[in-house]
Formats: sequence, C-alpha cells, structure tokens
Amino acid sequence: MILIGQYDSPFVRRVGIALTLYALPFQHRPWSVFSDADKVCAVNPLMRVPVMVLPDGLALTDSHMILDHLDGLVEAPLFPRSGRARTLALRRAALVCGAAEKAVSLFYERRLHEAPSALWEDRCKTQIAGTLDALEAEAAAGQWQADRIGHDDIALACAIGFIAEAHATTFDLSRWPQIAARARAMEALPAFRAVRQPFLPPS
Ligand SMILES: N[C@@H](CCC(=O)N[C@@H](CS)C(=O)NCC(=O)O)C(=O)O
Repeated sequence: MILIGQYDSPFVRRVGIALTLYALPFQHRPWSVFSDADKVCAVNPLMRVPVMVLPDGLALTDSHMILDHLDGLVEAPLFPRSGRARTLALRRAALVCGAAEKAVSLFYERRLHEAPSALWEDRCKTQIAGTLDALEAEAAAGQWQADRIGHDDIALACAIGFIAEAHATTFDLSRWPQIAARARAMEALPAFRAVRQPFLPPS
C-alpha cells in the first residue's frame, strides 16, 4: 500500500498513525497538493490528499474511506465494529474532521486570496470554535472514554495539532483544556511522534 500526502495534513496524518498502530506495511509518498499537483491528480482527480493506492492499483480517497478499508484488514479495528459505541465514535470523528476541514479552509482563505473574505473567515472561526466547545463539553461530562485510543481520538490529536500550528494566533487552546490535554497525551506516544511533520504552508 502507498500513502500519498504530507503529514502536516491532519487527514493524511490520521491515516499514517492508524497504519503505524496497526503495524501494516506501507510506503509513504509525501507529495504536496500544490507543488506535486500533477502527481496527485494522476491518482485522484479531486487533487486532494490523503490517497491510498492499494496493491492492485486501486486508489482510495478521503481519510474516512481509507480507514474503513484498513479496519477491514485487522482483527482489532480502531472504530468499534458495530453498535452504539461505533455510532458515537463515528459521530465524534465526523465532528473533529469537520473542524479540521474548516481549519484548512480558513488557512486557504487567508493564504490564497489577496483580500480574504471577512464573512468566510468569521464563519470558519465560529464553526471551528463551536465544534471544539461541543467536544470539550462532552469530554468534561465524561462522555469521551479515556482508556482507549480510536480513530476519533487520533483525529482529535491531528486536528488540534493542525489548528495549533496553522492558526496559532487565532485560537487559544486553553479555552478547551480537556481535549487539548487529551491531544497532548496522544502526541507523546511513539506512533504520533513517528508520524508528524511541522506545518508547511503551500509555496
Ligand atoms: N474529507 C477529506 C479532506 C481531505 C483534505 O481536505 N485534504 C486537503 C489537505 S489537508 C487537500 O488535499 N486540499 C487540497 C484541495 O482541496 O485542493 C479527508 O478526510 O480526507
């Protein structure tokens, strides 16, 4: 299997961490969606990462879909296989990844437009902060199990890491102490330390 994309993407990184925790062998091609756009486009017409190229050449896109495929390859998947626990974990992962998507969108708005739209910036900031508020409340209420690491937790660490680096002066993480602490604890683990890359703005 070949994982395409740089680890400063929260979506590529969550797949790389899952592969590492699963001890599944893979090759990594750290292609940029900007400077390597032609190569990314050849495997994904959406020109987005992550892309996972399977041994038969089939290219999967979107971190959720890729993780669903990986979960089918292992005995102990990082999303529960069924039941309420699965629904809750999928829901949390969707919220976390949604916040990460808005954080990427906010970054592109600021970086790629000469005059960023204040309306769009404010909307993204509201969406990100509101989602983190909701997740913080759930963590504070003990609704986020502390004794296991799942895809939702990995997504959280990747999203918080991206927000901290790409939007250091926009968001003060001390507003979300529980989820920030949870992310910090995961970042100390070997798989998270092995699969990381400082944020590189597109040139
Ligand atoms: N929902 C997707 C989001 C992927 C995504 O937004 N990737 C970004 C990099 S962080 C990208 O490829 N952006 C380039 C673009 O959208 O043109 C996933 O979970 O994989």
